[in-house]
Formats: sequence, structure tokens, C-alpha cells
Amino acid sequence: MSNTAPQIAAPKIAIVTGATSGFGDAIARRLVAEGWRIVATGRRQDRLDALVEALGGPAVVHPLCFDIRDEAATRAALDSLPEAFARISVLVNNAGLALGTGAAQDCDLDQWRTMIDTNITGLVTVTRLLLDGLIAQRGLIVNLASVASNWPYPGGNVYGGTKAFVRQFSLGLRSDLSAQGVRVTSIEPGLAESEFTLVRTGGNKAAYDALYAGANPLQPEDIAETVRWVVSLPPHVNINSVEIMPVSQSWAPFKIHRDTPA
Ligand code: NDP
Ligand code: 8X3
Repeated sequence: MSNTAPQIAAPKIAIVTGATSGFGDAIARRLVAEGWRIVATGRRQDRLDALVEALGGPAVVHPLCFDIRDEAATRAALDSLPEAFARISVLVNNAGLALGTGAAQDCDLDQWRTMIDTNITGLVTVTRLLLDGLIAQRGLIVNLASVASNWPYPGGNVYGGTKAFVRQFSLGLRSDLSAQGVRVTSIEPGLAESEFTLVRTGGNKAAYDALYAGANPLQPEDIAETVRWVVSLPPHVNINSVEIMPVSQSWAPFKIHRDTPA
């Protein structure tokens, strides 16, 4: 006699770091619309609370408020996950920031360290702590790199270096994890409108407005749609990297300074 009991699909659980604004907020919303339960992280508890409220309550979104640079806090937060959110199969490493747009010789070392601690050390910490679980789920890791991973520009210095790390780490993870069936994708957006630019410029709204004026930049929803697509693909398909720009953005010629010191 065949078993006719209805099959109850296991809930799909994703964790999105940096879900309190921009890409992470849009990715969380998009994945919930696709039927995922989300672990949403960030440092701003009020934003996390608002996200939980907006997306259906604590059965759908589990908030974790911690600073990704703090290993002990990161461990404690991930260890605290309730059973209903413990079996994570998608990790979206999105939390990150740029600080400053100046030339290297004018930059503040503390700002460089903050970018490295957040974009590299924090991302690596979350990844390592979740890796055994992701392997058990034959999961997927989506890392937010940048066009700055691939293309240098004046003032990109350490930010670009951190994002080049994210891209290369993604490809290395992919090499290590293919036998386990774990997929890894590096997403590399260009000009995109979010609080990112306010953070980078120390809250300079005029600089924010000037950057995006007339450029029709990418929106967080464009990145969320890309993540949705990557996540929706069958388990034998790995998107290694996706570089995305608004149509308005492209490349310039190499610059050549004349009469530099011999
Ligand atoms: P936002 O500034 O809008 O969001 C950044 C998110 O990262 C926030 O949720 C913030 O949460 C979180 N975050 C930052 N620092 C920490 C920390 N120390 N601990 C925990 N969470 C932290 O930027 P975007 O959404 O635009 O950027 C998201 C990612 O995409 C970043 O990695 C960025 O480098 C990358 N990116 C952005 C592009 C753009 O032009 N906007 C283009 C290409 C890549 P909270 O402040 O609550 O802690
Ligand atoms: C953010 C995009 O071009 O400001 O990663 O580096 S850019």
C-alpha cells in the first residue's frame, strides 16, 4: 500500500546580513515573498523590529542584532538561533560598507581598518561559523562584492581591496565546496542607490544627490531580483559571478598624467 500522507515541505531558511537597509532589506523582502523564512541581521534593532513587523512577524523573520566585527557577539547571535530557524540553506553575506572617497595618501587608517574588519573579517567569520550547517543542507552562499572588486578607481583603494577579497574568497570557497554540493555566487553591483553613499560620505546628502543625479542608478530591488534568480536555480547550476551596472555607467579611458617625476 502506498503512503498517501501529504508531504509537508521543510521551510526554506535564509540568513541575510545587513538587512536593516538597502540591498539586505530588499533581499529579505523578496525572499519572504518567495516563501522563505529569514534570519535578518544588523546593528539597528529598531529597523530589525520594523522588518519583522512588515514581513509577517517572528514566525517568518528572526532578527539578530549584532556587530559583524565582534566575533564573540557574532558567535553568540548565531548560537542563539531557535530550532525553527536553525537549518539555514542560504547565506547572503551582504553587510558591508565603504568609508571615504579620498586618495590613499589622505585616508584615515581607522576607516581603512573598519572596512577590513567589516567587509573581510566579519564576512569570513559569519561564513565559517555557518559553513558546517550549509554543507549539511547542500546550501548556497551569495556574497555581495562590487564592481570595485574588478575595476580600480581613484578613491577606491581599501574599499576596492576588500571587495576584491570578497570576489576571490567566493571563487575559492566554490573550489573547496563543489564536492559537497554547496554553491557560491559573487554578486558585483555598480552604481546603486542606498544609504551606502551616505555612510561613505559621512552623511553628506549633497554628495548623495550629486552622485545619483540623472544616472538612473540600480535600485536595491534590482539586486534582490538577482539574488532571487540565483537562489531559484536548480541545485546543479552554479552562477560563479554576476557583474551588474546601470546602463548609464560604463568605462573611461586609462588616464595618463604628463610630466610626472622621472
Ligand atoms: P547600506 O548602507 O544601505 O546597507 C549596509 C548594511 O550593512 C546595513 O544593513 C548595515 O546595518 C550593515 N552593516 C554595516 N556594518 C555592519 C556591522 N559592523 N555589523 C553588522 N551589520 C553591518 O548599503 P547597501 O545595501 O548599498 O550595501 C550592501 C552591500 O552591497 C555592501 O557590502 C556594499 O559594499 C555592497 N555594494 C553596494 C553598492 C552600492 O552602490 N550601494 C554597490 C556594490 C556593492 P546596520 O547599520 O544596522 O548595522
Ligand atoms: C559600490 C560600488 O562603484 O562605489 O561597491 O565602488 S562603487
